[in-house]
Amino acid sequence: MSENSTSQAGKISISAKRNGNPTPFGIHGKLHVDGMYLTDEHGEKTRLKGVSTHNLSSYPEYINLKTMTYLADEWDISIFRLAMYAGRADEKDGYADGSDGHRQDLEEMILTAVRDAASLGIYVMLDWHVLLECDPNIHTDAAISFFKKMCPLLKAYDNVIYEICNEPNGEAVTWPLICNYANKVIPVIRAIVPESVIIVGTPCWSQEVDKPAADPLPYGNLMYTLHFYADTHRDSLRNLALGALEKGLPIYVTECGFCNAAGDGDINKEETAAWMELMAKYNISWIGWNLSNKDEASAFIKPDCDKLYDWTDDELREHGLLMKEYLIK
Ligand code: IDC
Repeated sequence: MSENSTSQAGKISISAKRNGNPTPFGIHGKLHVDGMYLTDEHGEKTRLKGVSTHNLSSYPEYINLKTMTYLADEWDISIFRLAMYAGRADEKDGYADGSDGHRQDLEEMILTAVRDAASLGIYVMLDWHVLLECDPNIHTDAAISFFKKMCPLLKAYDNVIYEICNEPNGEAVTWPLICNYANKVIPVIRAIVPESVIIVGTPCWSQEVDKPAADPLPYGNLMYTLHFYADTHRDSLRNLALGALEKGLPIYVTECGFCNAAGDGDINKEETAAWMELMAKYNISWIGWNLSNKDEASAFIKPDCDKLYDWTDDELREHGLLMKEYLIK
């Protein structure tokens, strides 16, 4: 048996060693959730840090093996998040409202990215990116058909984490409504990939982790989403998070930015440092937004730079530079 192969039948081998070093998957293997912690196959608490794509439909050029390899080697990412918008955004159709052809392109992009990640021994987060439509229930049928189609193709890959609703938002979108959606979608995924780690978004753009802390969903291997944008979300959100952590809620920061919540404005180093300290203390995994050269502060790459990898420090925005610094720490 080669060092890369897994012994289980029907599983795709995920690279365990590369360039003579163990890969993130080689170190951690298949993950599960134990109490409040993402936990590896040796029973150790695990932190997966990485980057998120922008909208897959808007910036597909960054979803390729060379970019992922560069980020794994030079930015030390152990997870790559695929942000697939469910509804329309940025003048691009989402998965739910796009044509069949568009859906097929997105599905192929995801499959290729998962294969690439497996060859590098890193993890992938498959993000059903609910945003402008506010309520995940609007696209439940599309989400179910997406997961019914993708899970059979992905179940052989033990490096995939499923995120079922990025950011439910709006006053009307309460925790019980999110549970209503989750109770329909989680069983679909689990029927096909029974041991999958699934992450559930929380109310108010995935900030109100106090809600699932008081009323968790009745499934194992679940984590709940917390998102912060450091210049907007400060002590009060950290205190809310601390309350949920004290109750033992498993939290994954599947998206964060060091600028404001609009993904723009100034980078706030002080507040970012406070978030980093909290996340390190509680062993919280995090993923930075966003891998693009869009003209906005949250993008990692300067707008006049078209390179898809090999960026010099000068070609990165302040956000990209700081992100890289925290990732390789
Ligand atoms: C933003 C993008 C921006 C895009 C907008 C709508 O940075 O270019 O036009 O979405 O598609 C989130 C969301 C994430 C946002 C990001 C910044 O999950 O999709 O991206 N943000 O606003 N939550 C808080 C901030």
